[in-house]
Amino acid sequence: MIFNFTQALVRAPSGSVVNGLSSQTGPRPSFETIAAEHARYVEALKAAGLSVEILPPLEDYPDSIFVEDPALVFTGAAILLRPGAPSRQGEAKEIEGALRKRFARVLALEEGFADGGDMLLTPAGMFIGLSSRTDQTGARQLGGLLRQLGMESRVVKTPPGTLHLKSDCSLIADDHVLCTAAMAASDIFPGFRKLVVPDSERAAANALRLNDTILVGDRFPQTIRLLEAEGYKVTPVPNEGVGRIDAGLSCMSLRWS
Ligand code: CIR
Repeated sequence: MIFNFTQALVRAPSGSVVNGLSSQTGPRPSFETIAAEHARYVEALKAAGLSVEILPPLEDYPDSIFVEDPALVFTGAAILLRPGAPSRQGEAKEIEGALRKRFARVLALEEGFADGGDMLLTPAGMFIGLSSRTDQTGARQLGGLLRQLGMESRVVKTPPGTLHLKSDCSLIADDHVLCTAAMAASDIFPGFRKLVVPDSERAAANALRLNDTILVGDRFPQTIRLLEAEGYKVTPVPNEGVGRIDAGLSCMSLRWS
């Protein structure tokens, strides 16, 4: 159920994406690299069976390609969030119209901050990660909004040094989490089996299960082998450029059925 998706919403990168927020010390990605990766990502979503709608680029918001952060979507309902980075706070307003067109019910967070990258949906409910982007007030309010939609949630701590909860973990089956060693040690996921990515491939922990396949960065061969050895079908996609601005694969789409 959790992995059954038919629709996705993405936003085309703007020229300003090269100025996206980043904690990395290396060079910034070029626009061409990000645009090419985004196009491959859209192709992978389509190949996984999703119908993809592409929103226009927003020059004023360098990180607006990461549509997962300003909203959460479910079948028939969406929640507008309040992104925690000052430069991203206007992104919720920018995506609101597109959500109202597609979802009968749109709820909105009214206080505190919460980024979609900190929200991991599992059959045991939504894990809400406290981070430098998601605070206690936002987490508490979001818990209330999720309850209105009939969903349980649990507030957890994102390990220090991790941007978002999902930077370090992904749900790959109902009871199976792909995660970094730090996340595996944190005891956030009692009752879940854990597949730990090698330390040299930490960023591979942000993968994206869509229907019967898992999108994984193509620069992570060991993680791909681990997943295949567990019987998963893997779709490698290029994501080195977006990695330079702290992004992975879940962040570039909103998905629902
Ligand atoms: C940011 O720092 O907000 C962006 N440069 C990266 C956001 C990645 N979002 C995500 O993983 N959900």
